[in-house]
Amino acid sequence: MRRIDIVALGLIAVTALFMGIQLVGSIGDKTRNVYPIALDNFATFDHKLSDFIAAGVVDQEGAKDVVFTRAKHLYMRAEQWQWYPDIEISAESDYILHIATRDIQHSFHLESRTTGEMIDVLIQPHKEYQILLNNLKPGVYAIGCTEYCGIEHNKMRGKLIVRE
Ligand SMILES: [Cu+2]
Repeated sequence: MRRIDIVALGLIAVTALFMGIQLVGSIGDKTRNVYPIALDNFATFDHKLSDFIAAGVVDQEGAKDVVFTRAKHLYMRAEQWQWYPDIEISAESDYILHIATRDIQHSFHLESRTTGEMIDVLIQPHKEYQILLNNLKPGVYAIGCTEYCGIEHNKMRGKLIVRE
């Protein structure tokens, strides 16, 4: 076999492995604590998000709002290209994080050291996703988007701050 063929085969093998891992991960999603519900009108969701922000303490970090809250229901909007707002909570409670997208499909990704379990949830339009956040460990966690959503997809970041 020529060297280039071996390299190509290697790349195909790595890609197949990666896709396999993603597939197994997405099957896991269905059994995890994620509850999608129909959302006819995005404005309804946005209104709840505004109420959530108004009830918390808002801090500006750069241009982005960080909401410190004691509410059990957290709201976050996915959009090109950010997760809004950043949220600060206490590790002592459990929460339901509500997420919806106002434009196209995204994927909410929260690293496993946050709760002991990797959370990666496909967020599609016309749905609201309720994600149980429990077993939280104190720390500052990046929220990423793992579904390509346009030219600035790689800048789509959010933050979850978990206090002691
Ligand atoms: Cu995205």
